[in-house]
Amino acid sequence: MGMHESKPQQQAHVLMLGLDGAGKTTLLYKLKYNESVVTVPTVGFNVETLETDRSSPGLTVWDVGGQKKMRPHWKHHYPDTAGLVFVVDSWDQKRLDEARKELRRVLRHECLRGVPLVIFANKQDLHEAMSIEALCLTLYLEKLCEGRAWFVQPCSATTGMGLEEGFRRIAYLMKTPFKQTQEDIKVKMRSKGFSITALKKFLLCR
Ligand SMILES: Nc1nc2c(ncn2[C@@H]2O[C@H](COP(=O)(O)OP(=O)(O)O)[C@@H](O)[C@H]2O)c(=O)[nH]1
Ligand SMILES: [Mg+2]
Repeated sequence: MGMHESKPQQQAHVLMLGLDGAGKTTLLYKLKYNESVVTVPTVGFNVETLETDRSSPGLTVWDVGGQKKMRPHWKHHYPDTAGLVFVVDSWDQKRLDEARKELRRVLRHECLRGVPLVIFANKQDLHEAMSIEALCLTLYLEKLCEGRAWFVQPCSATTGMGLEEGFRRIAYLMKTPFKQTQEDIKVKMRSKGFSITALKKFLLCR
């Protein structure tokens, strides 16, 4: 995935959002060219095509600027969106509440109802990055994402860890009926022993 020219006949739009500085542009270019680019704040958008497996359409990924003044423009991209990616800086705990509010606003939009979502918990290479479990709780993801297929992918846009997996996941969620994805995720959580109740107890007891 990511290294080839896309199949021209079939493309699905994936919209990549998140606060400024979350790592969207770094992530896109690492995935597409395996290059670590020096980024400047994105004004407007970057767009790249990625190839997935043969049974899925190629992905056209829109990386839209995340600065406050750019966020009102996000909605212009919603009508074409088949899959949503939201990138979070897992290290910058001070901005998590801002990220949660923006994600909530995005997910409430009528045009994005039921659109599958992958949250990239980025910057996991940093020592003090928040764990996936803590992020799920802090962002109230279970509640925010009710009614759609969703997944949290730990990643690092600088090392490349987790990027392909995350885009494979969005491609999978886009082509799989919602009910089936719920079952798959439940099975996966059970096999990993992941329990939100146990996790809450653990965090509350600290
Ligand atoms: N340590 C670390 N830094 C990252 C990572 N991803 C992005 N960055 C840095 O975070 C800053 C913002 O990245 P950028 O891609 O411009 O964010 P964007 O505003 O969401 O497009 C840059 O200095 C990147 O080098 C990551 O996974 N780990
Ligand atoms: Mg950018």
